[in-house]
Amino acid sequence: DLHGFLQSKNNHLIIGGMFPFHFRTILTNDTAMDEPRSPKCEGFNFRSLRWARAMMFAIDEINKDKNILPNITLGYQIFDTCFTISKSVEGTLSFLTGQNETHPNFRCSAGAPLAAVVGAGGSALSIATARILGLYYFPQVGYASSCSVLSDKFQFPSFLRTIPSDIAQSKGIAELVTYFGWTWVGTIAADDDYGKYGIKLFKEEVEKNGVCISFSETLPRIYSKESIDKIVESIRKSSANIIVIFSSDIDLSSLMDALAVTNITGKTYISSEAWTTSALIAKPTNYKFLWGTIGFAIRKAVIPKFEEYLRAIHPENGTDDLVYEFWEEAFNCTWRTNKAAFYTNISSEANAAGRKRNISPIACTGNEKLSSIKNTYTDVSELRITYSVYKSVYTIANALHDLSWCQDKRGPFPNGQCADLLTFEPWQLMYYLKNTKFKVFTNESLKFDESGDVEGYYDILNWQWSTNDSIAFTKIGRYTSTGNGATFELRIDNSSILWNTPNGLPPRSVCSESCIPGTRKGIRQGEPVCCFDCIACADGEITNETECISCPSDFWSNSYKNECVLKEVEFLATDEALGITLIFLAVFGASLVIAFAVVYFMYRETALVKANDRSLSFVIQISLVCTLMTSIFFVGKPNEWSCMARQTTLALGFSLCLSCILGKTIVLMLAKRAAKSKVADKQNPIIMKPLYQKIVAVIGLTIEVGIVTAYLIISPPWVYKNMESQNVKIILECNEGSIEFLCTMFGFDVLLAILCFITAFIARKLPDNFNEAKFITFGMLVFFIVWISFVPAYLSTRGKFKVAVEIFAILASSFGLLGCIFVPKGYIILIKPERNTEEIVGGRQATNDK
Ligand code: TCR
Repeated sequence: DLHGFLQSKNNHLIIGGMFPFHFRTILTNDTAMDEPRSPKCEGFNFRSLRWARAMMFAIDEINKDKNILPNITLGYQIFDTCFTISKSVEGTLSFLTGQNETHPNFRCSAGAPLAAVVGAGGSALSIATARILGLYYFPQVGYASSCSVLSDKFQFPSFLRTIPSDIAQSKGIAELVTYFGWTWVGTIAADDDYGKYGIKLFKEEVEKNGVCISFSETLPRIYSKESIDKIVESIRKSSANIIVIFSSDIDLSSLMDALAVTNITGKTYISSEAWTTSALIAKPTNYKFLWGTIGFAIRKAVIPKFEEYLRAIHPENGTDDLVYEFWEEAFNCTWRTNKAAFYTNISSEANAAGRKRNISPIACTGNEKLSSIKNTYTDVSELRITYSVYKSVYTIANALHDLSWCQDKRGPFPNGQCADLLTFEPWQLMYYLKNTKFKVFTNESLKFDESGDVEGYYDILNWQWSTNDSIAFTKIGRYTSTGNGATFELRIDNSSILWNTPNGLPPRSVCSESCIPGTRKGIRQGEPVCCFDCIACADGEITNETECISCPSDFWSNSYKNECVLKEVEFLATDEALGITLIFLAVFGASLVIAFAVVYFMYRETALVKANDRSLSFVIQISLVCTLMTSIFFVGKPNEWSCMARQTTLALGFSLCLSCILGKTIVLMLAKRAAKSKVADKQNPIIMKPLYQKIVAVIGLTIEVGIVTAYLIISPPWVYKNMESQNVKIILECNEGSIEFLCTMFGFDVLLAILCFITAFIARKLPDNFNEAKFITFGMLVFFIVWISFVPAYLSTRGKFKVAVEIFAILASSFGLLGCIFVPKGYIILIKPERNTEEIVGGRQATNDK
């Protein structure tokens, strides 16, 4: 009661075949109350009828060919697998048992011995049948079973195939994905060995290259709306634009039908070999979202005379049930004869199973013309699996031929035995199959490796939607073995690809765009590594793709954070406005002091100049020039010498100046005391001795020189690259060496200044016409104010401005002293000379110089 079964008559040897003439078996709600019956099938598969016809055609050719197996006629016996394991196993058992017995009896099947089996289509089916056939070492040649596990000869010792193993295809798809830089892909696998192993291998390969899988779905084995909807949702929700589908066209068609009614576009599908050129998928309703698909396909051939052979099919030429069914399906008519009685049965069973099958009211006449319709069966544009079937038959025929040519005593079996063409054991043919080597008419040479596999070769096709509303499968590249079997090469002609994207450019499929320089990848918790955030690097760091690394100490990152650049060196330069201004002010001040000195010199004999030690006045002027000029040491790039000179010359200048002033004020103070105690001026010995004033000045200077010398010897200042206070810049500054010394040095100046102030303050009310002490008090006040305000200003500035603040203080204090001590005297000397007389200035002071 096996239906869908083609058989030839009167042959010497039979080759078995298994093809999925139907898509599925009809589910019946079996109760365990009846004898189990083989299920019926539904959904006619035109494509596999073409495959089966290719097998018959090849056998025909071989029978006619005098060069291969002369005097032997081969026959065939073909079962329908209905694309299910149970039917395939059933067919296998029929092969082995000669239909009705439980022990192997393949010698008698179909009247002639069975040589080998071609089939059984999909991998899942072949795996099931190969396990049984393997028990007897019965040769099986697969034409479409590409799953990688079938290479395992421990499990499937008698299995060979003319389709390359999926290992190559999965690798190829992985390479294709990497080639276009897609790192975010979705995968869909059929729920069988083909889909699951194919996707598994693909994932393994692709993950090596850092590609991440966005979603991974499995197509349901038996149609279920919920599962399909779930997959559609996954596709819609995912941001992956590339979807790799490993499935046979039959399993995939329901998903594609569901996708066709959604508005999901912009996805590019990568198809595995099984659906790349399938008319079941490439149909007009699917074009709008499926065009642009890139697929792998096995080798293609144009088989001469095959089309005529296909077209010669007619129910009247043979009595096969299948041909009747084919006719009904192709022409949408019904045979009214009882020849097709089985078919009506199926229909009623289909109805029982709750499915609608329209039985056409039009009667088939037999005069329908195949040429008038467009049918997958007669479409010979993409003969790929068909060609594989053809090669399978030739493989068996060639092995049989080799077997028949065995010379006695030189045979491969023990004692040089040969096998007999009509009575050989299956394992004997297996030996010849494994070792056969031949060329097909296309010039392709065929041989099998230890695993029974052929060399991998794939065309890469692009679905191009052409103007006349059809899809063209355009070859855009290939994936071929480079010779030693393990390595492959991907070649793609980018320019010939039509992409299903708005701009026609290759689609992008990444979870997160790669981070721009200056940012680094930040992991998102719980998401694949391809999805990340870009986090900006901190200042002073740059990126090398994944991590931020900090620049070396003299370097700093540029604003884009992609390069380390030398830090800018900062100091108060002589060529910038601030530096120039300060130098100018210093020079101006110094010239002013010198101008006063000149005036003093010119009027050196006048009372005012002579009053209170003329020479000390000159020394004060010199020291003021010195202090003013020290500011020049502060400007410009600090070096060892300028660092040492800076503070020390300043301190020395001030100490000289202040000790001279002190010399003066002490005298004034004593004079005041004297005036108070009413002692006659002339009787005061101290006032009379100008030498003492000079001694005070010299002592002051000597002490300061001592401190400075010790400072310079013990811990002199040095140039320091300050990198801490500012990141972007190196501040070139002078490190003062020992702070203690610095403080002592200036502390001494302060001490002198305080003494000056006190003495001058005491003497300020000296009844004089020209009260020098009053002016000195003022001058010292200015000096204090300047230097007291200097401290907070200095501490709160950074970098080169720190230096500027100090210069400013130097200038201000010097100008202050200049203004308070020399300007009033100069005013009288130059503008009010009438007051510059001994009487007015005061004879007492004037006598000091004597
Ligand atoms: N290998 C698949 C089945 C299959 C197929 C096909 C089915 C292949 N190519 C073309 C229909 C049409 C490749 C398997 O299961 O191994």
